[in-house]
Amino acid sequence: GWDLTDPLTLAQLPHHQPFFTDSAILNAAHDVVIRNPADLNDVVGTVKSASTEDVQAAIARAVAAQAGWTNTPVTERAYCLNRLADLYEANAPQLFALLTREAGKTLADAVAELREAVDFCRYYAVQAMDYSHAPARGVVTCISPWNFPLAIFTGQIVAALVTGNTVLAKPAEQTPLIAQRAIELMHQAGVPHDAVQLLCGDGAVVGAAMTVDVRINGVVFTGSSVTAKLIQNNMAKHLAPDAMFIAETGGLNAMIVDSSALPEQVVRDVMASAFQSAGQRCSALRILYVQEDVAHDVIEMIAGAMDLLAVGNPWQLETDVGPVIDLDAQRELNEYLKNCDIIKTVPVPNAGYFVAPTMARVQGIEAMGKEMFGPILHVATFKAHELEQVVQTINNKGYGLTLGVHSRIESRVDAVCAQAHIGNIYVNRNQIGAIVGSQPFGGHGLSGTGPKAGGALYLSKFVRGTSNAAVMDVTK
Ligand code: TXE
Repeated sequence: GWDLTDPLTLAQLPHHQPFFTDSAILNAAHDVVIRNPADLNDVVGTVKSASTEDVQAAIARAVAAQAGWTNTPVTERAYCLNRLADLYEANAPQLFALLTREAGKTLADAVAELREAVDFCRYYAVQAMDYSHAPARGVVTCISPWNFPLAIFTGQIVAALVTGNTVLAKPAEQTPLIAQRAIELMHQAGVPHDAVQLLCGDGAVVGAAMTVDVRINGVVFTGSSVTAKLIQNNMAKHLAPDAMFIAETGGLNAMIVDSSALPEQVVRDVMASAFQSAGQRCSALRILYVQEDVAHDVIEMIAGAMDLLAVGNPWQLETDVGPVIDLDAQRELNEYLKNCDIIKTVPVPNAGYFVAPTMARVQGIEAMGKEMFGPILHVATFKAHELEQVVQTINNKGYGLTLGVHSRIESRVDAVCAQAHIGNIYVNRNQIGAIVGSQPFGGHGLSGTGPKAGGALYLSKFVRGTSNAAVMDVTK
């Protein structure tokens, strides 16, 4: 493990810019410049966008590589995943630096993310043995977001690879460099160059081109619900009817706290769930429903805890909250905050894309619009007899990703869990996403198709002969 309080580990971390000086990363011919969202003077690197012709050529190479990779014994493909996990660990300091500088991750978040990427590799390597005789789908497109640019990126790709598919990967516009490094390590781990290819660039151009070609046999997507729907429509028009589609999208996640809950525990879990990663997790807590009789105390305690939040350079060990991903995100969140009924906010640095962690009063989830992807916690209150109504309102909103429940009354917890139509429910603990193997992650309705990543059924979608019924329910 990487103990960041250990001076030896710290000494290994590469210190400040220029981190990349080689021409592959800082290349004047490249059209996209990536800057550190916490420090805009820090140029992390440059990348070249693919053209639609590049996509066509890559698809042809992936098709040509298909037979060779599928016929590679599953044990060898699984070895590649294990070697990749080893390489991620061996390159940890560099990957931490990239996660911090390109995606604005705090060091603690970077460590957790690398851990998750490694876990995906090792878990799917074992799971793959159950599919050793199942035919691969063919060429699979993997489209990933910027908020977990290593873990989600890796999880999608290695699931497709280990089941014998060849892969075209499209990282988010904001985080191509970490993707580039991950792909290099995949090749170093033994995956043939044409079996996994990276195509950087604009989602609407490069990403779209990767979902409208009949030679593509499946698409795995994590990102916004709107894009998921777009891709699903594109696929229906252009791909074979049996093409596979897995989508993992947003949420509008609630936590319910009743008057029997332990306030200290509630506050600790609210802080982690709402503000960790600057709230840029699909699992993040957006609206806290707290029972009226304890609301005053709980809100006071959260406000007190917010005073202790260290917002700033994510590379500093003491930082709790780093920047949001880019200028668009910062503007959208700050614009949104103008119309919020603010209870508490904390100061942030002027330079860099920081958004103030904020607690705001709201009537209920029905009064909220789309998911706001940042460090904003909404608070609503409810009376004891309204609990069932609260859960119903959350269900009606149509997202079904995560829900927190804090209560010491077991029958009440059971009732909420039974009523809630939610993919992942967290009882008396923080709702911060997935644990590969033990806590598979995924939602219902507007939140995605399933099956859950990091769970026993995930790989089954990547081979032929399994049900392909999942369709995003975006009618709500
Ligand atoms: O997502 P997009 P964005 C949510 C969150 C956030 C919002 C927008 O609410 O504020 O989505 O984020 C590629 N065909 N989440 O704009 O646009 C794109 O290049 C094919 C939730 O980053 O969905 C990127 O690689 N691909 C979330 C990927 O899709 C296309 C994580 C995601 O981009 C495409 C991130 C197209 N037409 C954002 N258009 C979570 N679940 O954690 C874009 N892309």
